[in-house]
Amino acid sequence: MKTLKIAIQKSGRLNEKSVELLKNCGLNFENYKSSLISPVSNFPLEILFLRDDDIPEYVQDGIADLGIVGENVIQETEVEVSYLQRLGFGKCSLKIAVPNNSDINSLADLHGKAIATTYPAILGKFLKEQNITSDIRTISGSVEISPGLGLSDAICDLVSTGGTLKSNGLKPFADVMSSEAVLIGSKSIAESDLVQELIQRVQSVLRAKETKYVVLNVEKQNLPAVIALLPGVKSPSVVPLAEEDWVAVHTVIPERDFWDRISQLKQAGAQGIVVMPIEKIIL
Ligand code: PRT
Ligand code: ZN
Repeated sequence: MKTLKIAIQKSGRLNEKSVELLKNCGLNFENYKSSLISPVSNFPLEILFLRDDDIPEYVQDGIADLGIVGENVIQETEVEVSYLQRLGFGKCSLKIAVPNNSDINSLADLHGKAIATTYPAILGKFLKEQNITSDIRTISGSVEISPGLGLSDAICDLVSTGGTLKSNGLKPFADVMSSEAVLIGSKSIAESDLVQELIQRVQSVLRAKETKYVVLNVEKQNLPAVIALLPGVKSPSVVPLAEEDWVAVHTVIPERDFWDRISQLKQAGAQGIVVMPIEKIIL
C-alpha cells in the first residue's frame, strides 16, 4: 500500500494544533523538533515538517500528498490544490490598516498610496477588484512598523487579537480576507481510500470539539419542556432514576450556544447538570 505524506508546519503558530489534531486522529508518531520527517507507526503515513510557505507548492507538486496550512498562504502562493477540510484553528483576518491619525478614510483614498505587505498577490487582487491602484511594497516581515518609518501610508497584514496594530498606533481599516488552517490535498488525491479514511477521522475529531456531552436530571412532568430545548438531537436517551418521578437525560449540546442552552435547561427544570468533553463523534 502506498504511504501517504502530509506536510505540516515545523514550528510556529500552526505546529502545535496540527500535531494535536493528527494525534487525536489516533495517529502514532514522534514529534521531535529536530526531525524533518516522522513515520506514523499505525497508519501508512509520513509527516513532513516544513516552513508553512513551502507547504502549498509541495502539495501541488505531489512531493506531499496532503498539507495543513493557513488559507492565506495557499492564496498567496496561487497554487492548484484541493481544499479537503477547514480545520477551525489558526483563525485570523488579512486587513488593511492605517495610522490612527491617517487621512485615509475610504478605500478610494488608498489610490496612489503606498501599502506595505507580505501578501502582495492577495492584496493586488483585492485592489484590482476595487479598481484601486496603489503602490504595493512587498516586505518580508515587521510590516506594522513601516508607516512609522515613513515607508508606507498603510499596511496589509494578518490580525488576530488586534494587539500588534494597536501597539503600533494603527487601526484596522478594511478586511481583505479571513483565514483559518485547512487540510489540502494534491488535485488527484482526494478520492484515495486512505485519504477518505483520514478525512473522516479529522471530521470526527472536529465534530466532537464542537459539542459537549451533557447528562441532566429532570422531573418527568418537566421532561417535554427540556426535550423541546434539544432540537438537532435525533432522540436524547431518557433513563429512569431510583426516584420514580425523575429521569436522567443524556444528550449533546453544540459548544457555540452552550451557556445559553444550559441556562434555558435550568429554567425548564433541569438539575444536576454534568458536562463532559467528547473525544470523537463517528456518524
Ligand atoms: O516559519 P514559518 O514560515 O513556518 O512560519 P511563519 O512565521 O511564516 O508563520 P506563523 O507561524 O507566524 O503563522 C502561521 C500561520 O498562522 C499564518 O500563515 C496564519 O495562517 C496563521 N495566523 C493566525 C497568524 C496569526 N493568526 C497572526 N496573528 N499568522 C501571523 N500572525 C501575526 C501577524 O502577522 C502579526 O504580526 O501576528 C501579528 C498580529 O497578531 P495580533 O494578535 O496582535 O493581532
Ligand atoms: Zn512562513
